[in-house]
Amino acid sequence: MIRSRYTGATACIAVMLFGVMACHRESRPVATSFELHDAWVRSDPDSGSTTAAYIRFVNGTPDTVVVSKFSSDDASVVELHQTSIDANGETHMDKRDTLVIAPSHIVVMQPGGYHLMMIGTTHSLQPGAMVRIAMHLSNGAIVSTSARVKP
Ligand SMILES: [Cu+2]
Repeated sequence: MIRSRYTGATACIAVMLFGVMACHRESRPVATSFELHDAWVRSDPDSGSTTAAYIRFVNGTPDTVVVSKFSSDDASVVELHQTSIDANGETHMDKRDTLVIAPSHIVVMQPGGYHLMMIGTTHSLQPGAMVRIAMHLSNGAIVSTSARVKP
């Protein structure tokens, strides 16, 4: 394992590949694992609609992590999108197949950049509620995080 320069605040990660649920508070000064931080979902009062979710990915491992699929019990489909601005200044939202996080790198999802589209929400998402989002990695592992619903 290499040590990255990144510091972590709070991490809550469940690695289900081994049937283990782990949730811990990050207190180490460096990240040496693949971590998901600060996940949140924009609130949406209407069931069956579409909203956006954001996660910060910290890859403290020496390996590239590839997320090949996203899912949630709270939405029919979860798509990875990237917002970009073209030469004419117009904003585009493009679907991406995979999210690649290089070794010792952080990928921050945020409005205007990478985000998850929660399509077909199964119920109303009120501020303060928690939504579970699963990341299906290319190595077969499934990692999930709890995302807080925010206004
Ligand atoms: Cu989108």
